[in-house]
Amino acid sequence: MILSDYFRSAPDAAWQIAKECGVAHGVIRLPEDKDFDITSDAHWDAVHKRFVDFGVKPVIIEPMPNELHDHIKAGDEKRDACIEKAIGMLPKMERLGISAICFNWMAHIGWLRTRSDYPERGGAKVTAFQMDDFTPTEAKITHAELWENYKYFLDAILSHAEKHGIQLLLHPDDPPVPYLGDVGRIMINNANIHKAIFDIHPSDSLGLTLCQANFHIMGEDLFRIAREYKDKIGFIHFRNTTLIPGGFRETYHDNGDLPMAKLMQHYVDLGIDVPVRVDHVPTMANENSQFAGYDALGRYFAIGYLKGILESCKVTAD
Ligand SMILES: [Mn+2]
Repeated sequence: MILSDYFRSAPDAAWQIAKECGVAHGVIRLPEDKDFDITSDAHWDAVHKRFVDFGVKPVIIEPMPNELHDHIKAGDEKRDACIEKAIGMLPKMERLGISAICFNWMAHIGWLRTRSDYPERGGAKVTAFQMDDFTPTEAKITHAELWENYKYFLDAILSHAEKHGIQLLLHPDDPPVPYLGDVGRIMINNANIHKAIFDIHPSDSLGLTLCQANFHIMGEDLFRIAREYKDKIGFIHFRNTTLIPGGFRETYHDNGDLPMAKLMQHYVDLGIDVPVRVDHVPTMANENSQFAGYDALGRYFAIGYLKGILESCKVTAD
């Protein structure tokens, strides 16, 4: 396994924390300001150099930049121009040795929680989702439109991804619910995700981001899921959760429903050897939350916990 962490585009405390914890591989978010031109080799080089100079090698882009991806998923009039730009990312990634993009198929509403102060162990706070607390928006998209837009995107990009040796790694919907108001969601159960990865447009460049907790929330058995997707898993979100009435909440990595050490051993036994990063941590004592789910102290704990498990699996956490 390749120990990695999530890095926002500009240096911040999380960069330093990851480095202090011994993380040398980066899952990086591209800049989203007007100064960054995604079509410019020089701009990509500058982003890459900033990480390399810091001591982190970028290995995965996460997420697909929303300014492109939102139009692609919604299938609106800007879609084709955005797909062109997404295809243009691939040779740049190849040149810099960044071999995968983690993308999702949540249109209009992305990662969503209904509160960020749910009590966790010892008074820590975590994010939670409960459908009863969700307030619908005006946005609208059907399941049929989502499937159609998904196929359109894969048909356009995958031959290019194959040519450049880049993996597109699908992340399940979070929360995995069929509707948020009138916004449909499709990557919400194993049948749909299987179809999305194996059937719509089969390709060696299409794989899965195994965000463990989403499969747990769907009611799936992670041990079975890992076997089913063993050759498709290109990235692991090491995440725990627990179910609550009408939804779920995040937990400390050692305090949710999933047997984290056993799962990691299972992946290693299956020969899965990919970047892994921790996901969604609690906000801890005296912490002024900057970005619920991604605060600093919980991250120290989670990365340390993951490193211990990797060591116990006798795999290299480098
Ligand atoms: Mn995830």
